[in-house]
Amino acid sequence: MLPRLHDPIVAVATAPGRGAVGIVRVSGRNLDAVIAALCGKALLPRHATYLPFLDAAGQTLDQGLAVHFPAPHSYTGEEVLELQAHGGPVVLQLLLARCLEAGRGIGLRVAEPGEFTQRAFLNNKLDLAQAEAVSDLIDASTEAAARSASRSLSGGFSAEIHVLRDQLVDLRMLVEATLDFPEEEIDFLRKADARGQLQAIAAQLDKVLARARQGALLREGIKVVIAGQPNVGKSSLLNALAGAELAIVTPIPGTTRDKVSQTIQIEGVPLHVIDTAGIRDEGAAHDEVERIGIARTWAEIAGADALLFLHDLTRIGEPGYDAGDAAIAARLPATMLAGDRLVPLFNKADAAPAPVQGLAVSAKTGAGLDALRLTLLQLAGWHASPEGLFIARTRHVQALRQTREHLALARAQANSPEPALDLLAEELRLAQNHLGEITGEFTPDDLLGEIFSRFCIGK
Ligand SMILES: Nc1nc2c(ncn2[C@@H]2O[C@H](COP(=O)(O)OP(=O)(O)OP(=O)(O)O)[C@@H](O)[C@H]2O)c(=O)[nH]1
Ligand SMILES: [Mg+2]
Repeated sequence: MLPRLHDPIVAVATAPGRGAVGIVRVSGRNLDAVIAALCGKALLPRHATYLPFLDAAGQTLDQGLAVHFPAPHSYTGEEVLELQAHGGPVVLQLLLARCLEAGRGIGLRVAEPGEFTQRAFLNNKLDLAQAEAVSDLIDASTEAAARSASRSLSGGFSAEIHVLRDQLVDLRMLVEATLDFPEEEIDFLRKADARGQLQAIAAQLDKVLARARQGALLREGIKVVIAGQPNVGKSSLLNALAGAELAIVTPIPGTTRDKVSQTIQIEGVPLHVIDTAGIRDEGAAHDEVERIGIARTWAEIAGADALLFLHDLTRIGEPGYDAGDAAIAARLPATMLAGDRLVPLFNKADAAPAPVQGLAVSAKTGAGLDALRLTLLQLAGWHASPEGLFIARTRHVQALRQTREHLALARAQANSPEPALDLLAEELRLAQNHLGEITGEFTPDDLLGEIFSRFCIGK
């Protein structure tokens, strides 16, 4: 995508399909010919003009609003033309084709996904975290995610990163200036309170990191797998959590073969819940289909952020049943057991006494589901209220963690009996670079391409 940064580009900016209004957007330089061809005249900057859009023969293709944004006051920072037409796929394709034809002289081509926003980034209209927030806002699956994305888009997240960066830069300048006067090294650390400054930056970073983790959770959610023996009520539980009859429920063990997944939201956090085929040993499985289903269950468990290991209260104590649970427990991945990602859950509490320990629910009556939802939120690490949150990505969280590592090394250096200022300076530089990855100051080109290519076309 990067080599063709200066071509003028055009795309349909609205979603495919039929709608009341559809928008074709052109961005580039020297758009006069395109404007004249489509609109028949020059346009007053940033004014909506109602006019017929013309084809090559001067016939009306459609009528609508045209807006011309001369550079640099536009979304992309380039000259932009927006045609707001009727939102039919054929009309919009005709307008798009006409723009391409009229723009042949200036090399106009169809935009790639995210290319408009990429230009806004390259023209300093947005930093990278804000550009990503544009995409996250469009993709937001919950209100909380949308509000947080909007906050990131207006620069809430970037502002916090800039504060940290400025503090780091100040400290770096001090350290690097002192490098030239080695005899004053030790004195400098004391006078400038470098240790105190470092500690303050690290404390601030921890706060930002905690909020970014919450933001990433809002965007990405967690994957929750429901597993257990056949007939314990896994599909019933998925349906109860989703509030819809998604998976087939019958008294016949081995009903579910393929996984069934649904994203539900709890306090705005998306949880991707997956119902799986009941696990029993190979010999007991009815047929090849069920055996494949069970293999898939194990694959899902391996990739789960949280596992709901479901038990049937009406059958606990039956030797065959208990052996079945023990066999599953023995095969669970060690990582699942070590972390607190495993939730033992006891179903059918309406039909049998609840256990002394552990969470009891009834998929049938809904009893205990609120407690389960709370447990899942806790397990996801959710504790902030969505107010004041900004959206973030795993990429941001990783960059912040790397920043923290280098800060820790810098602090170790500063606290050692004979601090090496050159090493300290180097750690501060690395910490700053990792911060810069978030806003796009230090982001490799291939990563940029990767980020923007995941946008939708026309954005
Ligand atoms: N009394 C009672 N019955 C339940 C409850 N949950 C599920 N059942 C019944 O248990 C049986 C099995 O339910 P499913 O949800 O199909 O169980 P499953 O674990 O998905 O079963 P497989 O797909 O075969 O592995 C059905 O007859 C349900 O009506 C519950 O909370 N209470
Ligand atoms: Mg089932």
